[in-house]
Amino acid sequence: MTDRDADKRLAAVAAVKEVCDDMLVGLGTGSTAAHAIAALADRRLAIEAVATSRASADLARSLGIKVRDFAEVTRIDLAIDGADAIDADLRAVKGAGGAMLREKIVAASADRMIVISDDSKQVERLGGTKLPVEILPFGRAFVTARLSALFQRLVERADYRTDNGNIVIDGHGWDDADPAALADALMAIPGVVGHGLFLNEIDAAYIAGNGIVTRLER
Ligand code: ABF
Repeated sequence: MTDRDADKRLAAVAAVKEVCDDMLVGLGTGSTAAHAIAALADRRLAIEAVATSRASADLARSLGIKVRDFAEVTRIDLAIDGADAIDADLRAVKGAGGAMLREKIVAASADRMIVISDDSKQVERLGGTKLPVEILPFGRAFVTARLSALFQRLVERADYRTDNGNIVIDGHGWDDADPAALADALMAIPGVVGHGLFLNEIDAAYIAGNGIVTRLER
C-alpha cells in the first residue's frame, strides 16, 4: 500500500466509525470509497446500503453488505464518498469515476454526507480540477457547442458510458469565481443531466495526510 493509499484508508476507517446499527448508508464510488466499503464490512453492523455505482454495489455485496435498490428509497441516514478536489468550504469537484449523477442523488437524499480523501485532494480553488459533465448522447453535438462557452477545453471520454448510459465530457479551464453560477448555467443546457460540482451537499470531510486524519465540518 502506498502512503497515499494508506491515507485514503485511514480517512475511510475514521468516517465509517459514524455508522451505527440500523442505518441506511450510501456507498460512494472510487478507490477511497472502496476502502470505506471494506471498513464497513469489517464492522459487521446491522445496516443496509444503497450504492452510487454498479462497481460499488458489487463490491459491497461480495463483502456481505445488503444493498438495496435506490429507486425504492426516499432518504438515507449517511452517505460516504470520495472526491477529486475539495476546498475549505467543503465544496467539491467529483466525477472522475463517472458516477457523479448517482453520487449527487444519493448525497441529496442523505441526512449527512461525508467526503473522505487523502490530502492531495485539498485545494484552495476548485477551478484547477477538470469538471465532468454527464450528457444525454442524443444531445451530444448541441451540448458540446454550448459547453465550449463555459470551458477553455473539452475532452469527451472515449468509448465510455456512465451506468446511466450517458456520455461524459470533462471540462478543463473554468472560471471558479462563482461556481454556483456555473452549476446553474450547466443545468440550464437541455441535454446536460448532471455535473461534478457539489457545492451544498457535503456536511463533513475526513481528510488524511501523513497518517493523520482531520475532520472538517460545515
Ligand atoms: C468518486 O470517485 C468520485 O466522485 C471521484 O471522482 C472519485 C474519487 O476517486 P478516488 O477515491 O479513487 O480518488 O468518489
